Parts: sequence; C-alpha cells; structure tokens
Amino acid sequence: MRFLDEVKIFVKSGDGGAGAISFRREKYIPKGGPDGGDGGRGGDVILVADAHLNTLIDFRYVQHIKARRGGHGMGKGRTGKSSPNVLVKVPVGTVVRDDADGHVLFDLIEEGQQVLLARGGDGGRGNIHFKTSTNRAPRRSEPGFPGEERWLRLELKLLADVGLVGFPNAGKSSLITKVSAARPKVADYPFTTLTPNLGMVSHGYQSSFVMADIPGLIPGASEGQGLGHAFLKHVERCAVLLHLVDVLPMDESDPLENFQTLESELSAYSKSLTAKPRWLVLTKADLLSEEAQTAILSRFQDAFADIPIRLISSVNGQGVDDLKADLAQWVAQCRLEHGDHWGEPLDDAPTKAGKVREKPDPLPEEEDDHDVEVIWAP
Ligand SMILES: Nc1nc2c(ncn2[C@@H]2O[C@H](COP(=O)(O)OP(=O)(O)OP(=O)(O)O)[C@@H](O)[C@H]2O)c(=O)[nH]1
Ligand SMILES: [Mg+2]
Repeated sequence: MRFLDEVKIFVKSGDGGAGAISFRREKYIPKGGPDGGDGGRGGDVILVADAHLNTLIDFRYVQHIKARRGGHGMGKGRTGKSSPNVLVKVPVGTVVRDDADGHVLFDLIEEGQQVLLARGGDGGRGNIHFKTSTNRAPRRSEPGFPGEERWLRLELKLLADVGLVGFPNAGKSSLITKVSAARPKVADYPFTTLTPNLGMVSHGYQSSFVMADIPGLIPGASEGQGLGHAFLKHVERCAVLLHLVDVLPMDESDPLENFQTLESELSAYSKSLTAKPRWLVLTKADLLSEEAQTAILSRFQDAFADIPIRLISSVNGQGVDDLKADLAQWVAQCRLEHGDHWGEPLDDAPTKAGKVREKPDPLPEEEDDHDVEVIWAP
C-alpha cells in the first residue's frame, strides 16, 4: 500500500434548509393559519479513527469533503429533511491542525474516536412560528443557518512504543523482522526502507508493544537530506528510541563517530526528540569475534556512560530476546506512569471544532419575505 502522511483538506458542513412560508388551505376553512415547517439540518463532517488504515493516501484524490444541505421546510408544518452526516475515516494516530496557524485541534489516538470538524447549519424556522395576535398570517420565515467551512491539515504520527532510528543499512528492518510479524524488505544497500513499518512485538502473556521501523537517516537529514527526516515524526510518540549502530559498516566508517553524527542530527530535528529515552543498540555482532565484541562494547561504554548499550545480532539472535524482554518491561512501566497517553503533550489541548449556534433572536414584527420557496398547501 502506498503511504502518505500529510495532507491538506477542505471541509464544509451542509447549510440548514430554509423555513417555509405556507398557509393552510382546506375546503371549508378559507383562512387557515400559517403552516410553513422548519428547514432540515445540514450534515456534519466528522472524522473517525479506524485501526484498519495506516496511511492518508485516500486524501490524495479527495481533498474537498462536503456534507449536503438540509431540505427546505414544507407546508402542513412539515420539517425539511435533515442531511446525513459525512463520516471520514482516518488512521489511528492522525493529528488535525488548523491550516492557517498550524494549531493542533484534535489528536485521534483511539480506535473509533470521532471528532466534529464542521457542524451542519440548523434549519430556519417556518412561518408557523411567527404567528402573533397582531399578525395571524405572517409571510416570513428564516433562511437556513450556514454550515461551517475550514481548511485543515491532517498529519499521521504513527502510534508506536519503540522507534528504531539509525543510518541506512544499520539493521533496523532486520531487527523488526526478527521480533515481530512485520516483513519489510531487507537488503544490503542503503535506503531499502522507504516508508515506515509497524510491527507488534509479543513478549509473554499479555505483554506486547508496537515497534516502528523508519527509513534510514543520513547527515543533513534535519535540513531535508535523504528520506528519514520526513519520517521522524512517526517516532515522536515512542516511549523509547533505539538508535541502531552497525559495528562493521561497509564503508569502513567508525561506528562511534556514526553514532555521534546521528545524535546531533536528532537534536537538530527536535529538542523534545533528544530528550526521549534512547538506547544504543550495536548490531551485527555475529560479524565480530568475541574479543572484538568486548572491545567495541567497552569503547562505547566508556564514551557514553549514561546510555543503556546493547549488542545484538538479528542473524544469530544474540542479545535479541534480552532486548525484547527489557523493552517490554520499559514500555509496561511507561504505560503505568503515563496511562494510555501517547507521546509528548501537544502544542495545544484539543478544542471543539464546531460552534453551537446560539438560539436566534425572535424576529421583529414586520412583513419581510425571505428568499425561500413558498409552498402553498393544497
Ligand atoms: N551479519 C549480519 N548482517 C545483518 C544483521 N542485521 C542486518 N544485516 C544485514 O545488513 C543489511 C541491511 O539490513 P536492513 O535491515 O535492511 O537495514 P536497515 O537499517 O533497515 O536499512 P535501510 O532500510 O536502508 O535504512 C542487510 O544485508 C542485512 O542482511 C546482523 O545482525 N548480522
Ligand atoms: Mg530498512
């Protein structure tokens, strides 16, 4: 499936239908009173989080989402038809921003969660409501109330507990393949992975977590080099980042320097990402002799005393089960501390998108036909 994680959309809810102006006409009742019904409500535009989706690709083709207007009121006091709401499905993890100022309006983090993007307009009142002691045949009604329209930005930030970052070829996709059912492509050239992959890692009874594999990062990523930067937002919500470092890179570069280079890229991307707990995972241990493994481990431990450091091999499984167990424990602990809250606090609390129409003031007593359909009852 193709992957798209940022789109701009226009939403418009339906206008309310107009109230009718109509009078009762019956055989032996020459002057029946007003019986124009109210207009129907316009449809709402509602976003629903759906766990079966994992991309915003559908919005590449549909950027304008409009609900229909309400039906006009009719004679015999009949209310116009209300229009159905338009439900738009998005993946869980979708953030909705106001396009104008980038302000976060909603964060859909639970399956089935619904948010109102644009409230449909209420129908106008028909002339049935405007009869008074001095005006028994009011020729007035209200037009429908307009719907709301707005430009919004949808941004998908995948919901994962553990994020894998590292240079291309570091072994990220190999690790997620080893510990989960995810099957991203693995190959010995850089940039094998072009879009994020999620894998569910099970560890013992009732203990599982989601791991995200994103495309490799390269120096200059924070200025837009390569692919990885565009995908870093998918690890923003993770409880821990694993920074994978190849112990024997094909280009013969120094693993320790590589680690430092990427760390500075991450901090250039975002300070809050740097503040995230990070574990250093040295990969491809099987390529080194035991002495060489001990040597590289102690070199890293001396240089980075305050970071947890692991040595693994996705080929022979060395260190993988221990890593999995420790991650499961870490994630469980984070969930205990933070509940089901995913990721960093957003820049603004969710607000209600649609404003509720206040009750209209009663109209002044004057004859004034609105531009509405006038229906005469038979
Ligand atoms: N010997 C050995 N090779 C490994 C190990 N893990 C990965 N590799 C190899 O390293 C190469 C790159 O692995 P990937 O898992 O595709 O690396 P990646 O980090 O996902 O790379 P990108 O998607 O390009 O960012 C592949 O040829 C793998 O077979 C390991 O533990 N031992
Ligand atoms: Mg990969």
